[in-house]
Amino acid sequence: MDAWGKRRDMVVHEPDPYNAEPPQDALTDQVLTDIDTFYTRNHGAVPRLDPTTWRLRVDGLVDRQMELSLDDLHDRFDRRTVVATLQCAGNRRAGLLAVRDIPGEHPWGPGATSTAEWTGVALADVLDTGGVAAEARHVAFAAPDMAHDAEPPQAYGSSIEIDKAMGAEVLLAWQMNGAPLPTVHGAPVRVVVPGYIGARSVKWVQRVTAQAEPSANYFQATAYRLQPADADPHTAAPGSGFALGPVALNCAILRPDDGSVVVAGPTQVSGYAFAGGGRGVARVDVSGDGGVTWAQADLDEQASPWAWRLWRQTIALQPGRAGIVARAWDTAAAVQPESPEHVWNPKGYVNNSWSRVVLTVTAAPGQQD
Ligand SMILES: Nc1nc2c(c(=O)[nH]1)N[C@H]1C(S)=C(S)[C@@H](COP(=O)(O)O)O[C@H]1N2
Ligand SMILES: [Mo]
Repeated sequence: MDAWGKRRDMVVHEPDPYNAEPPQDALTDQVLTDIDTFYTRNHGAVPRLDPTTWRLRVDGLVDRQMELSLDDLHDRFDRRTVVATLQCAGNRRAGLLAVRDIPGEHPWGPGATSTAEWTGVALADVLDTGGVAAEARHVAFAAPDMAHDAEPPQAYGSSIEIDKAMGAEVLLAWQMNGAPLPTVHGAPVRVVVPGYIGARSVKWVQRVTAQAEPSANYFQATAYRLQPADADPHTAAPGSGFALGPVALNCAILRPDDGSVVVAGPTQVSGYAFAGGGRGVARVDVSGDGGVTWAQADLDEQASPWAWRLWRQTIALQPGRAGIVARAWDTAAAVQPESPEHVWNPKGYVNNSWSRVVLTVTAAPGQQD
């Protein structure tokens, strides 16, 4: 294992700040991602906070400001557990880079997505204890880690709308898969905003503020916003484009790997599909001929409204080149867009185009080519 407790074969996009995704094959077969395999995205150096002196400040448009210790969270509120997938808005950016370069952003594959069982307290219970004023429209989160990729450099923060913040699924969490939250994932306490892009799930959270406006933090006002293809992200004004919140419907083929060589005959294709915002994954189609004909994949159960669904499908492959394609549908009958050209944007967020891999299929032994 490496310094942050991750498996040695992580794909490390940057060592410091540490940004890494698992080899995609490692995400198949189990709903909950092992902690050593779970992707991690950090904009600044990972802080080590002392859990005994850590406090959560609750302030802004509340009747009672509060300062809560870890013991207060443990003792004064009901414990909640939610199975939720985290997906970075940069997940699958590599597919957008193939369309047009996106300087200064990590070329994430489909592994910037992982699922855990999170345990903590409902943010809503804490806010209710503080008494949220009627004028509050957003809840902002602040952390101490300094992000030098922000302009100007600043500590990490974000916000979510008050309606989402009051949802029972949004947690202040100190456990991941039943184990203490690891440092790199936000110890002692992080926010988990199920169904929203990972950027809203603020790690090492120290302050929760009810307010009338969204957070003015760089990562809410300037980054993690969807800009039109012709915008220049370096000159775009804060507040331009729109803030990313609920995760767009997405899927990825995890196995077999793009470019691999397989033997002709039945081949199992497997991957994940994820519909953010609490919508379910209704169907996944898989094609073995580049999208001419489709078969429906077998879907694993939807472990929670906030979790991905794993899927698999066995398709028959003939010798030659095979274009494998997968696309998901959600419970509102939305389907993924066909090509990355349609969704390209200057910061490279939300590549939810059809997942494609190309295989070289060799003749089975004894078979005529
Ligand atoms: N304090 C803080 N919180 C943060 C970040 C960060 O850099 N600092 N990165 C965000 C982003 S962009 C993502 S995708 C998720 C990643 O969470 P993980 O590292 O636990 O996988 O954390 C979010 N919360
Ligand atoms: Mo992210």
